[in-house]
Amino acid sequence: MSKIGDLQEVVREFGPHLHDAPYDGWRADREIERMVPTHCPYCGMQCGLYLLVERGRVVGLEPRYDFPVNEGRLCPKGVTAYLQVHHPDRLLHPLIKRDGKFVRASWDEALDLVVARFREIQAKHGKDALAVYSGSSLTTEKTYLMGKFARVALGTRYVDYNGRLCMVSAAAANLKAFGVDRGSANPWSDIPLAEVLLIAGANCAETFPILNKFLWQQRDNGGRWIIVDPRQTPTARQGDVHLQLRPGTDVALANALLHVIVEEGLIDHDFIANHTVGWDEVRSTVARYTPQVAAEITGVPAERIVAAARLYGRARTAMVFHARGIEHHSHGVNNALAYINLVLATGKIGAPGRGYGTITGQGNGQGGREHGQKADQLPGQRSISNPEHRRAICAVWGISEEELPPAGVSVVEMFERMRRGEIRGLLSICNNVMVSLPDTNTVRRTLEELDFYVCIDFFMSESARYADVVLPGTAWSEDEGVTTNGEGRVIKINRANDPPGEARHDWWIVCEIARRLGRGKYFPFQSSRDIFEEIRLASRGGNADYYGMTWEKIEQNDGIFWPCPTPDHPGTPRLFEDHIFYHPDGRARFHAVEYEPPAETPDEEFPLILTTGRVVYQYLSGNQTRRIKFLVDQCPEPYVEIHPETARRLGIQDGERVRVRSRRGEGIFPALITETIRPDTIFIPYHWPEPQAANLLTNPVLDPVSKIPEFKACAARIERLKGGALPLYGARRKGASQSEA
Ligand SMILES: Nc1nc2c(c(=O)[nH]1)N[C@H]1C(S)=C(S)[C@@H](COP(=O)(O)OP(=O)(O)OC[C@H]3O[C@@H](n4cnc5c(=O)[nH]c(N)nc54)[C@H](O)[C@@H]3O)O[C@H]1N2
Ligand SMILES: Nc1nc2c(c(=O)[nH]1)N[C@H]1C(S)=C(S)[C@@H](COP(=O)(O)OP(=O)(O)OC[C@H]3O[C@@H](n4cnc5c(=O)[nH]c(N)nc54)[C@H](O)[C@@H]3O)O[C@H]1N2
Ligand code: SF4
Ligand SMILES: [Mo]
Repeated sequence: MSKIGDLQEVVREFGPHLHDAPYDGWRADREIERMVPTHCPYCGMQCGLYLLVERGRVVGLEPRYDFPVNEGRLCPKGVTAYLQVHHPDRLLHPLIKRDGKFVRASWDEALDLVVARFREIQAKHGKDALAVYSGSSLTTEKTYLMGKFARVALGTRYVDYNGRLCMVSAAAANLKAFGVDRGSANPWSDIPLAEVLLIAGANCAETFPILNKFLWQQRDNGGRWIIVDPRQTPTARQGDVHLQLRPGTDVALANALLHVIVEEGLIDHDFIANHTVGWDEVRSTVARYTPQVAAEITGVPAERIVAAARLYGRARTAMVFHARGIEHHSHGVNNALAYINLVLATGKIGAPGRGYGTITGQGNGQGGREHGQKADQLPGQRSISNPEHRRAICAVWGISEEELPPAGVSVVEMFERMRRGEIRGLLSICNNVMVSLPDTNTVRRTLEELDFYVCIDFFMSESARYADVVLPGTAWSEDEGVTTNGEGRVIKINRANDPPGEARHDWWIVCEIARRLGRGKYFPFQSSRDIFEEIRLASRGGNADYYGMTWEKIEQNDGIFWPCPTPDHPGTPRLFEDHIFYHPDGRARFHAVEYEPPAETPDEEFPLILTTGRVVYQYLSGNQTRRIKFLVDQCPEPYVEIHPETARRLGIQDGERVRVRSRRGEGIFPALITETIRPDTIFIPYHWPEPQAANLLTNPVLDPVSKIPEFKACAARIERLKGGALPLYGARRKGASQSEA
């Protein structure tokens, strides 16, 4: 029997089932006993909200008008987020797989089994035969714990986290250019101060809906937008200049923008001379990227490139933002560096309205990449390969330096090592690899072959179905802790309700495994706050310095921007306001980058470029949002966006189901015929599992520096189904309804 057992049985028991808010309008007899201030569990905006608690249960929410990021606004995911809390699919007790079936187990039974199997694997194959894979929807306390747990409790070098699939290309570029990785150099409240915004590869209206508040304020002030995206996203539609480039060609485009800026004498010589290193090489590189050369590569008309360059170059204030559209590439780091060159050459960084940032995706995507759950990182954004950094953290942890393992490898490389049998066991928390890793067919085989796989989640995920043990953790409303939003603002998550059934706090589960492994003295934490106190010490003196923060100070100030090195320090909303960067000489670095095509480009067999991404109504692997009826009604299944010209050529009707195939797999999707996409490109949102997982098709090739997979460009083809498929309007994006799962 395959390791997953009877899939239908798992679905019957654990869903996804649809859950809806029983609509009762306004109930006079409602007794809201508490309104708990906290934040949305989803994206990196981390909008403020109150959870409404009635008789110990979370029965609704209200947006917080007093939180400066959202000021009373929430998007469709945010307003329905509370429906996760008492969802009928919540995991209520530990599960152990016996003969392909999950059976209920006690905590003692489950944890003892985990510890016995971990010990057995390490005794036979060495410490590094176990891996930990974590995530950034966790509070910072938990992300810190996962890095420490891997190194100190298991003694393995193999730990990584799902930000590896997200913004690590930007993180690597930030480190190279600025010597520090804070997604946004400026607070978002600077956006309305910018005359021009250049937004590349970010579908803000759908993926950071509340950011629109700032975008429209900027617009009301007379601001202009330049949008770089192969699709006419809702934001592109509202913009002033849309550079609708071929996926994977951002380096050519950004180099050409800088080319024009140089030609027109719009660079900032003083800034370059006083605050940067490496301009000459960049100048001679971009000299070759004329608008005509770039037009050829990108498919964007040369005049538009010139117009955009003038708009950005002539503006007194301007900000550049990007997201996964430029980062999910085998040249993702170079893409980000090319935009950073533009920012540095014009000196548009640091001051109010002169800024730069990647828009971090996950709720705690920023905090999750600061305190050591990354393969090569120690707390405070220190490097595990730096002897001084190792010494500092070993002193806090009370271990000897020889005990601290060396750097590990990225998650995709960990999976390769699992496939080769070098890694035999996996503990995963807060991720769903069967939906989110590239090349699902290979991921599935890898999970099936693992000797031992433990998952901690609060819903049964498509990946957890392959686990030997599933441990029920708690949802975000059930624990306290901090997250750091996309601006670098550390905020406080509060507890509204008790965990359901026998579910336990993630940190308790992890500490308990450590204790049973005989490493309890390194994990004496009785609460999330105890962990936060250790983070203060461990981050002290690092780039991401939290030492001067307390939970109370964070709440009193609507969050605190790091670094905050001392108790009387107010935090640092503008990271580079004084134009001092984090390299030893205080200067930022230019990097000359050349255009290289994506690893896979269209050919006769696979003539289209497939790019993947998101829709407003679903979140990441969908394990949380595919259970909420309102969201599923709005967007029940994935689809493939096809330009009318391409559809005509292939004889495809709107809504018809078609097969999309790549070198790695295939899936059947309804066609959404739309003029908003380039004729050479197709788009599939990725929030669903097999058989409609976009990642059945994607290319697992990695950026050589950041090790991010190329989710945004692979070669694909579309085939009509034999016998002609009927249009299925139920699958359309909006206004559709579907029967219960
Ligand atoms: N509703 C919703 N919101 C979310 C999430 C979610 O799942 N759902 N996830 C959160 C997370 S973790 C993240 S990382 C963010 C992601 O936020 P975004 O990065 O905005 O989302 P994506 O849809 O992945 O990609 C953005 C855009 O990149 C474009 N693109 C594709 N290829 C290229 C290219 O080569 N160059 C350029 N310039 N653009 C390209 C796509 O057309 C798409 O419009 O969203 C966060 N917010
Ligand atoms: N093709 C394609 N693939 C992509 C992308 C793309 O654009 N295209 N985007 C990539 C990006 S940017 C990202 S960020 C990844 C995300 O990929 P994943 O991280 O794998 O997806 P999530 O849905 O966030 O998985 C989180 C899981 O943890 C659970 N969870 C949430 N909060 C908690 C918690 O506090 N504790 C515990 N124990 N569990 C929790 C949820 O129920 C869910 O099962 O996907 C990547 N994959
Ligand atoms: S914008 Fe992001 S944080 Fe705000 S409500 Fe929507 S999903 Fe939640
Ligand atoms: Mo992400």
